[in-house]
Amino acid sequence: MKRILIIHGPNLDRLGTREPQVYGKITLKEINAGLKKVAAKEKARLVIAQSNHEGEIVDLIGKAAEKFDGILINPAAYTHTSVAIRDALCASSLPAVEVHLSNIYSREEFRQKSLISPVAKGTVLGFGPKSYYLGLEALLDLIR
Ligand code: CA2
Repeated sequence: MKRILIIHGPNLDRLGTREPQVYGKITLKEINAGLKKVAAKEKARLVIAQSNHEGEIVDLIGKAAEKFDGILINPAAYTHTSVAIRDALCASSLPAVEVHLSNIYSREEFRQKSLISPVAKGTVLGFGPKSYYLGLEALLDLIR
């Protein structure tokens, strides 16, 4: 059974409370329930983490190697700023897939650059919660 670490970045715990026009009305709890459904269908085991702290995300990635087979990450705002998270993914032996709810390339200019995409196996974005489900399927396909 493949083991996947899911990492949700800053403020994603507040989904469903604001900006429904951008992110929809879905909550993180509902996204996690959808991810667990995909995992059950694909016979994968998930550990799901959310953090508002860059260093904590770096630590999660750094400690993942022995316990997991892959990482699915929505780095949220750190997508556009974090050399530390990029370096942690780069240093990790695990394949990572980056996901975003929104299409960052159709939004403000400061969101139109991902420091993470070049070190991810692939990126799924713009499909709302489906970005996560497609990203998880793709990651599982990669490591099978
Ligand atoms: O589209 C995505 O998934 C993002 O990673 C979401 C981040 C944003 O900074 C990225 O540019 C794109 C923001 C997640 C926080 O969203 C909130 C939603 C409702 C209330 C508060 C925050």
